[in-house]
Amino acid sequence: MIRRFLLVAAIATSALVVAGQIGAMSAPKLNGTVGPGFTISLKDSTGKKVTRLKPGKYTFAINDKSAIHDFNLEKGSIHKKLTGVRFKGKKNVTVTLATGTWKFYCDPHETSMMGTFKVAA
Ligand SMILES: [Cu+2]
Repeated sequence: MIRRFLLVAAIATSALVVAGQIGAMSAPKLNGTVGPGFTISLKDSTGKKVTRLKPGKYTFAINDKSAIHDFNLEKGSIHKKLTGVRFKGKKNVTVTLATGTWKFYCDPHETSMMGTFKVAA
C-alpha cells in the first residue's frame, strides 16, 4: 500500500515538474522598446532583432520610454495595444502569436516607427 502511494506520488511530482517546464518554455520573453527618440524595436533574449518566431505564447516585456509613443501589435484584424501613448514605463504582456506576418508599431508615428516579423511553424 505504501509502495503504491509512493509510486503515485512520484508520478504526480514528475508530472508537475514537466508541466512547470512546459509552462516556463511556452512563453519566451521578447523585449520591445519604444522611445525616447523616434525608434521602436523588438529583440529576443539574446539581443537579436526578432524576424521569425514559432507560433505560441510570448511575453512581451515592453519598455516604453516616452509619453508620446506607444507599442502596438497587429496582424490583419487582430490588434493588441501593449502600451498607451501617455504610458511611460515597463509592462509585461503575454500574447499568443498565430502564424502570419505581425507588425509592431507606434500608433501616432506608424509610417516611420514600425517593424515586422514572421510567425511560422
Ligand atoms: Cu511614436
